Amino acid sequence: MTELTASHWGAYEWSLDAAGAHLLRPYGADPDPSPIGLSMLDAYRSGTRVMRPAVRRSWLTHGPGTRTDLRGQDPFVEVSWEEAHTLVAQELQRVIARHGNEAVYAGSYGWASAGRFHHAQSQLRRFMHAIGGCTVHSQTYSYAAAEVLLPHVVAPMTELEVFHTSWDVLARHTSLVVTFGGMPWKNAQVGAGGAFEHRLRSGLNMVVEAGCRFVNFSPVRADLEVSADDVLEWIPLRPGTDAAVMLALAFEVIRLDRHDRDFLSRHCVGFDSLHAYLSGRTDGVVRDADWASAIADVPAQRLRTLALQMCQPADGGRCMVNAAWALQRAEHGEQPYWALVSLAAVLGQIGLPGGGFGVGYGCENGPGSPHGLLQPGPRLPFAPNPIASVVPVARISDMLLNPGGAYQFNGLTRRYPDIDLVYWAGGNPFHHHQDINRLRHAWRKPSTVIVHEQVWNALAKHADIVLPATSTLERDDIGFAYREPVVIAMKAKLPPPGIAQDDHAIFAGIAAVMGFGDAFTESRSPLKWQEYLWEAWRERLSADGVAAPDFATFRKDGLWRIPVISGHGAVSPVMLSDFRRDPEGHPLKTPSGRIELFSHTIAAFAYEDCPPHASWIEPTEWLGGALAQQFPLHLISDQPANRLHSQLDFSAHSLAAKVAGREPVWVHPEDARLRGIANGDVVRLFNARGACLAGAVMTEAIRPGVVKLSTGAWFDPQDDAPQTLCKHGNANMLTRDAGTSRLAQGPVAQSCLVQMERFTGPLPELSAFDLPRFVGRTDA
Ligand SMILES: Nc1nc2c(c(=O)[nH]1)N[C@H]1C(S)=C(S)[C@@H](COP(=O)(O)OP(=O)(O)OC[C@H]3O[C@@H](n4cnc5c(=O)[nH]c(N)nc54)[C@H](O)[C@@H]3O)O[C@H]1N2
Ligand SMILES: Nc1nc2c(c(=O)[nH]1)N[C@H]1C(S)=C(S)[C@@H](COP(=O)(O)OP(=O)(O)OC[C@H]3O[C@@H](n4cnc5c(=O)[nH]c(N)nc54)[C@H](O)[C@@H]3O)O[C@H]1N2
Ligand SMILES: [Mo]
Repeated sequence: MTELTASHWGAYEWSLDAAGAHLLRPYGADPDPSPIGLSMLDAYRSGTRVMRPAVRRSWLTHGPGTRTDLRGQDPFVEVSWEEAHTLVAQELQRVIARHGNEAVYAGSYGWASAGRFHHAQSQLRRFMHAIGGCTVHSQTYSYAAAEVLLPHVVAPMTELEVFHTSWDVLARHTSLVVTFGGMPWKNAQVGAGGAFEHRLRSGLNMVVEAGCRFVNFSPVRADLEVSADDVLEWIPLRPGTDAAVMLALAFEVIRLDRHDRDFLSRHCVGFDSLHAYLSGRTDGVVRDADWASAIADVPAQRLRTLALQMCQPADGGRCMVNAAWALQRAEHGEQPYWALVSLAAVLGQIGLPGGGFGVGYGCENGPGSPHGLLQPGPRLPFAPNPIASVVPVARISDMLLNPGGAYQFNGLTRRYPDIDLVYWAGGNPFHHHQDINRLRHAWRKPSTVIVHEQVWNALAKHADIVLPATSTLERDDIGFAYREPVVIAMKAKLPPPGIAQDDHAIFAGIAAVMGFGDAFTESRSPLKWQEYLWEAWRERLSADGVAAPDFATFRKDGLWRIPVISGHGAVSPVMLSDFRRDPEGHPLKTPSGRIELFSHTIAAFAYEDCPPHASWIEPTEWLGGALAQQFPLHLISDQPANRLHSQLDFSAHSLAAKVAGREPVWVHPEDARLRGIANGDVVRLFNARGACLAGAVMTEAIRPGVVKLSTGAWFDPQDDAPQTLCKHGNANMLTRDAGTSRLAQGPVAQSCLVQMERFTGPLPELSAFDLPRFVGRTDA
């Protein structure tokens, strides 16, 4: 019997080495396993783990709100679980009694670990909703702009993903793939909940072997790698200019008189308004290939020939246009996604096999999967949030800095709540949020910050109460992810480090002090809970005609291979095919029931920064703007190849890629030469917001004028200065903290200009992975 564990980057088999020590091997049925997980066993047993509950000294000695400016510097005092549970319970009661539940921010965004029961955010919600509720977040850092925009235009992101057209359909029907931001293998290593059978490489191979050609608009060549070079063309555009290129391609198709009039009139509304904008009827600016060429710095002639190829692929097959999520993580990030749908609508192949648009092939393992499962997986039940206090996820610093302040969101005027307590379990804002110097300043506002963490990262170091959480290797669970063919019976093989506990047990302990311990646990052990969740899911599956084994059999077998279900969209789906076939019988949920190339709803919001049709709007920070004189390099802070965000940055696999111990930054040889930088040099990246060190990696595979520093290097501030330097290379020292627009208020990490210089001072020692200072109670 195979015994497995599961992570967001794959499933792994437990085995033993010759000396009887535990080993992890890739799950045998995974055709292209990710190396990320192979070093997780050593990493999770390393000294970076949080072993015991710990309280920041000033908070413990003088109470909530004391010297919040010392968060990140104060030493910690380790305490017992009993004391920790009581401190947390009393503090929650104090804050709720004095300021109301709204004052508790438990938005707690983050990926945490795989496993449906030990899902930190679900456990947190179950707990918080039982004590009267809390302020929560809406949207994701992944695709906030698309999430808010696309329901106005076509359909929610989640629905498009569930029916995302699969690789095998592309192989049969697609002759040309035009992708913006590639389909990077590095990102498809991962899937939320687990990427159990990695299929980007095999998917692409299938499509290449069927004779398809690829055009990749991206500042980075490695964003698309296929098995045969001669079928791939790389067009390195300026970052942030994709909407202009897409709109110009749409206009050139119309100019060729090859736009699909039938599709545009039967399935879409608003083509005339879009056309008026493209043709210059509204403002005299013609959005043609020459116009886009000047903005994106790509050859105009190539855009014209491409437009023709897109409406007439060589062998009569279809054209798929795709965009990475990164494009919309930018100022006016709504626009490239609206432009993508508009371009696909003009081509008229939406809903046909192999044509239309993709919302993120390669962003994770899921898009392109032939497997469908229309049921959500096993889920921890929790009551709805009793209070309606919601803040867009990336507005956290704004929220903390402007209590009561008004802001616009998707047609609404809202006010930020006044937060006094922040509770985080399973995410790392000191990794994920933009402009960390600003976050650090905002972070001083609440009286109390409570964190469940596995490791002593910057979030834990900036907390008042740190509660040690287990990792997946130390707990049993059910490993489930959308559109994966298997469900994994995750097996614990290691004891928790120190006295760490599962998030569930931590909340159960606090609930017991608050008098609702039994209501929280329902007197079930974790394994009994898993059985309960499994059996409830099994019943829902059975109603859909799918027979799953009982829990004991599932545990014994070690996994369950989901049977192939035929019927509605369940195998090899084609996105929007029902709507295509019968737009009246299967209308979209947009106001018109059709694709909205012009939205009256958005027009009524009257947002200058989000016009009612796809547009190109000049961002504040881009290589064509005035600020580029001072900061002439565009920083791309992409997803890291060797870890998941900040998770496992301390693993051997992630550390091996560092340069002089710093996060590698990709730089074109010409940009390096201009600055006297050699391969392997430590460099300083900076702008008006902050600075960080990084290790230079010279490569021609990046557009000159662009540098790439992946996210997730643990924040390692040199000192407490307001604009301190990160010694390690956290890209969010440099990124801008602003909303995509008043529509979505999403993060704009990719719109970021910087300067770079060779670092000549004495190299500061890294402290990112050091433990904080601990002091005894008497020293407190
Ligand atoms: N500049 C820039 N910034 C970005 C992005 C970008 O492209 N550029 N991308 C953004 C995107 S798309 C995302 S999704 C975010 C990701 O941001 P996050 O999801 O916040 O990042 P992670 O590093 O995965 O954080 C997970 C944290 O949870 C902890 N953890 C793991 N398992 C458990 C558990 O079981 N219990 C508890 N209590 N803790 C656990 C881990 O130790 C880790 O600290 O980053 C965003 N930030
Ligand atoms: N290994 C690994 N995989 C991951 C993650 C991880 O942390 N590690 N994170 C996962 C998560 S949470 C998410 S949301 C997805 C994110 O998926 P994406 O948002 O698509 O990922 P990124 O790596 O940020 O960007 C993809 C590529 O887009 C390119 N790009 C950046 N800006 C522009 C632009 O303006 N125009 C064009 N044309 N291209 C541009 C970059 O070169 C980059 O390599 O990845 C997931 N996959
Ligand atoms: Mo994400």
